[in-house]
Amino acid sequence: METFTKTPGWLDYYDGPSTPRFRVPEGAVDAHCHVFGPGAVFPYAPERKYTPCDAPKEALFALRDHLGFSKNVIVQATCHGTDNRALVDALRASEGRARGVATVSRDVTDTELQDMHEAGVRGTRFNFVRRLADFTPREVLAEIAARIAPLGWHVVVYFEAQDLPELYDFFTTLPTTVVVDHMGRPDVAQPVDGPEFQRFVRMMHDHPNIWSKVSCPERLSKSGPPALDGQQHAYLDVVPFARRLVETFPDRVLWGTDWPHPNLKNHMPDDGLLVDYIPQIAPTGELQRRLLVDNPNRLYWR
Ligand code: 0GY
Repeated sequence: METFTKTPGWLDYYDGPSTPRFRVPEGAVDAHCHVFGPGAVFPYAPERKYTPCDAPKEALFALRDHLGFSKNVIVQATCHGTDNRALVDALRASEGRARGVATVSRDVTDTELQDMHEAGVRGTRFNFVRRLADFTPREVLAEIAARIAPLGWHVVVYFEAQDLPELYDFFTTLPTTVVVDHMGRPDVAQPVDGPEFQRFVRMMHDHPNIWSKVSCPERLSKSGPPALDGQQHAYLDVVPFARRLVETFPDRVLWGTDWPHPNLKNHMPDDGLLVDYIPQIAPTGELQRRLLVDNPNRLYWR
């Protein structure tokens, strides 16, 4: 049995999250979260850039119930590479209450794709964040996108805002729905109406197949305050960015906890308080219902 040592400085997920004050609507989906291992059962990939704490499906499902969500969308994390066994195991154990986004290589077989589909996979993830994933040529990714499109899957992309100009043409010619992780990681020290975020807003405006997760304020915030110690107004510098997307594209936004929050460096949020962040970015019941219930169900459970 292989044993793994966590990356030095690794922050484990928050133990004993608070009960949110904000009650998510009936049928709400946590549309971005991960499972890690456990490494003894589902080993971490040799090519990984970090070694996390174990974060097994049982802990994820307990968090789902504690926070009041009905369902999860589990996204393959880079520490598992293209080995989707931990993801598929969690999907099968969820009894229909989880869907998945896998990472596949060009040599994935049609049978493997079909098996993953039956388990609940509905998308594939392309990661362009250099610290997380090695470069894959665009033509390989385009080939994968063409393979998964007939299954009705979509593509999830993760990148940082400064890389969008170079990636723009690739994203906007993909044949599927494209879901952007964490608003394309804007620099929130820049104005919400500044050129960087406006490029992203324009891309969504011009391409109705592009969606965004308005998740991960804990990753994007520079000034906090963090979702800790009962804070009900966390990550104020990120709020205008997420709120802009929720109000401009109410039918193409998703929200997720990002539990177990890989690679955070300075603090680990209390997931209950992360849920309390939601009304800051989706201030009405109608926007909350679309963000948390209608949109993820339309994309993942149709
Ligand atoms: C996230 C963010 C990160 C990591 C991964 O797959 C991953 O390893 O997504 C990150 O380090 O920014 O969405 O979970």
